[in-house]
Amino acid sequence: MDIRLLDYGGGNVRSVRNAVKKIGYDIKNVETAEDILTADKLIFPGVGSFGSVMENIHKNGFTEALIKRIKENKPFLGICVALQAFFEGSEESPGCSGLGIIKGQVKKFPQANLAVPQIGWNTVKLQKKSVFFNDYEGEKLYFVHSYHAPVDIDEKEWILTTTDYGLPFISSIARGNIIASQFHPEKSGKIGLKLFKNFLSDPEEIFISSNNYNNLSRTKFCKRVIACLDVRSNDSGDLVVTKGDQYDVRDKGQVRNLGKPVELAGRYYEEGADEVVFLNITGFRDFPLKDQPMLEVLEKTSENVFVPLTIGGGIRDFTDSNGKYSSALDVAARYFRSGADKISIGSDAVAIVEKHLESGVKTGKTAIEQIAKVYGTQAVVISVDPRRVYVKSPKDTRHKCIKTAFPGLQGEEYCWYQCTVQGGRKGTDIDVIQLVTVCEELGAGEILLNCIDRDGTNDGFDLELVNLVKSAVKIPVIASSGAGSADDFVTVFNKTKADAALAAGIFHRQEVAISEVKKALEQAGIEHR
Ligand code: 1PR
Repeated sequence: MDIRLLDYGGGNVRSVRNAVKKIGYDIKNVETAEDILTADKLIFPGVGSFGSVMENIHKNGFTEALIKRIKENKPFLGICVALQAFFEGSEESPGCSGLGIIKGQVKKFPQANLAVPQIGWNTVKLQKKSVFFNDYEGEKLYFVHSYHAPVDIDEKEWILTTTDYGLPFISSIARGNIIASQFHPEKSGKIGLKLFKNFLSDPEEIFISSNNYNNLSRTKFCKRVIACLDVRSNDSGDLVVTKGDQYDVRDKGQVRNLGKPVELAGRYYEEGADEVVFLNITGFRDFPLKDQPMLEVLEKTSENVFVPLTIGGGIRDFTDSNGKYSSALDVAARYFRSGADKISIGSDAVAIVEKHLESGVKTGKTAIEQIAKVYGTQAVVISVDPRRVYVKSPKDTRHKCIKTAFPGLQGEEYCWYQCTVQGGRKGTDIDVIQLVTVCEELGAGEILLNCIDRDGTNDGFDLELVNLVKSAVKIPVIASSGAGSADDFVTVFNKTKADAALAAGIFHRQEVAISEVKKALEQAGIEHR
């Protein structure tokens, strides 16, 4: 069977390839428009912004062939933006035409009381019967998007499933052998692999029954539990997973060694982690792609880990000692091609915000803007490394203060959160509110909110910090630093609006298993995967 992958040079299609291989099939790339017409099965992962996907399709001369294949009802599976491409256009890229198979426009999620983009796990409601969803029993599927296909289209026979995120939207479409999903099967763990298997198995037709269900129950969006691996070389040059205690990763002079990145990531996936984050914590020192350790970690991890992978550390413009220039976009592109779904920018985000606050001008040239433009807002995470600065009174600083329940050493009842760079080594005059609001304005899609004071302490998350940041932005916020027990996850989700919570030390030291965290969320009635 000739299975082809339409890889137009966009984001992370490696995971689609790995998922197909994992279930025992070979897959080849589309080389020419002819391959689009002749393949037995075609998979089209649409990663990136609507405009960049359509521009690539048009530029490669694939548009007509795609429309022809769909009209001829040849087996086709579209993913994420590839579903949106069926429409005439999208609010994400005004003036850019889609394939126009379905009348109407793709719309941005309203900035209501939910974080946008939707990043995380949700269920789907079957509106028709389909082989694609054979044996689907309400498992959670992974979504990562700011735009949605509205349910009020004229051609309702296209709607296969709907999902609720502030409003109902089309989460998959189907007609005959044509299927497309807004969610990412290649990032949806074991149920995702099952959906691929259903598509690639060989029924004459991906049978769609005509009966429409009026399934009015609401779907369930989950809180995410994320495992984080701080990675660096130890003193003998081996790449290890380490862990700071308030960012100090050395114990009796040695870099803590808590395991191998690929092995630990695989273990966390099997234990039920909803996402895995790799942070190259010495990336600020030299060019992150020098001898490329992290690229290999991503390539190997994405062969067996089918949940979203984020990579951070050293993502910025860089000129090496020979004068060779690589932009942050170049670095990010290499990471995406190696299997990352999101990149995380730390120190460079602070530098970007410092310059922005000085000039007040959006240049369009920052790493945040450049990467979000090509790969979509949802692919850009800002990693924040803040520390508390205590003051006796808010009048003592121009920064946004909070009255804290945890006074300073001299009994100070107020504090602000200072952003640091280079892994906490250098303080700046930027506070977390300035950082997260400007980064959101520039197009960042998510905040990874660390906390130096809590890092590695097992004292629980800094709830005051999480609430402060969640009140300032509409994009998702991941609470990070300080988790000491499964209950700390229940507390952060009950006491703040955090969209996800991350831990490192308790997982690496096997003090708490991810399954225990999930069980605690279950008992607390908190929606989870
Ligand atoms: O600044 O773009 O090169 O990115 C560097 C990245 O590396 C940033 O994301 C920064 O947070 C991270 N980083 C740099 N130095 C350290 C360090 O520890 N010395 N790690 C470091 C920060 C934060 C989390 C940590 C949580 C949970 N670690 O990764 O795992 O705090 O820990 P816990 O559950 O054990 O409390 P750039």
